[in-house]
Amino acid sequence: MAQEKPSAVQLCGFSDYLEAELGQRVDLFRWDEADGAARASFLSAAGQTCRLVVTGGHIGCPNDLIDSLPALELIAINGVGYDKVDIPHAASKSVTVSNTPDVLTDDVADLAVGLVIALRRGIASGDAHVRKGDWPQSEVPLGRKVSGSRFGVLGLGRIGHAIADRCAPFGEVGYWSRSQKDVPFHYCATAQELAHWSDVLIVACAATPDTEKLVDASLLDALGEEGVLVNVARGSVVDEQAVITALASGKLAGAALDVFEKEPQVPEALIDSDRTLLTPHVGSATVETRKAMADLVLANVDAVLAGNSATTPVKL
Ligand code: 8YV
Repeated sequence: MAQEKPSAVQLCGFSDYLEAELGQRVDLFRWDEADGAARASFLSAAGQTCRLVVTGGHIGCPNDLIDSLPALELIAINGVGYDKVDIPHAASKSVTVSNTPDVLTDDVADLAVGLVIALRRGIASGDAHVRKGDWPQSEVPLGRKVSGSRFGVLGLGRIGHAIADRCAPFGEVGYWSRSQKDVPFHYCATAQELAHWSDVLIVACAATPDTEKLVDASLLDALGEEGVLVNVARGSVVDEQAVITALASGKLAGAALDVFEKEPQVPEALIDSDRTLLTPHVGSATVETRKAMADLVLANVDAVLAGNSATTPVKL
């Protein structure tokens, strides 16, 4: 008799590849697509034996779901950010949380640099101008020079470091981090100091209670009216309303944002502003990287299903 596959809860959509590979290993229940009755019937049928939750970094896993799965062993996140999972709570229930570090670092850093150049040089608005057939009638406004700028990186973890390395050929690089690191970049002891120093402030820190709304009105004031903000980290690190106010009153020259406070909702004021460049959380969204992330999710799932430790567990 064929052995029954273990059941797993899936909290968001994944690539066809990841869903197919997971489907070979486990019986997936699409929690995010189920209504209350379907969830209740899943919990009564498989809740006591379900060993896995698979989710996205932007989705996480609510504590009440962790609590209703007493046999849960692993929450496998298809992403590096684990801010949407209560790690101490998971640990208190002996649940391991895994993420996908390293494999997406290059992509997120590449996007950050792309956003800086696109925002400063008006690449998206120039493209729209050509497509609308406006070129014969009018010229686009001049952009601003990228080379020679001071680039401030807020948070010098793996991704922040990769961004700093990419910015170095363009100009001076500064950073703020909890501690000074052995790197050839200008260290600022506070985020405020970094904002004051920077022409371009790139947010790359993890979302934690300490970094919530770290980029607030006073930090934007320090960045100044010629300054621009780029966020490839998490929406929660930036006070979105403060950005909207600063842009509207001319106190901030521009903002390029890949992440938002209430994704996928983006405030109208950001959409309407001609000082913004907006992308739909695509930091890791390349074919190559999503495949590598999927493989890391699968490695974690395989390890735990085989009774071994997860490959890339999040440390408490
Ligand atoms: C993904 C991310 O968009 O890695 C992260 O933390 O936010 C992104 O790479 C997301 O996790 C995809 O599930």
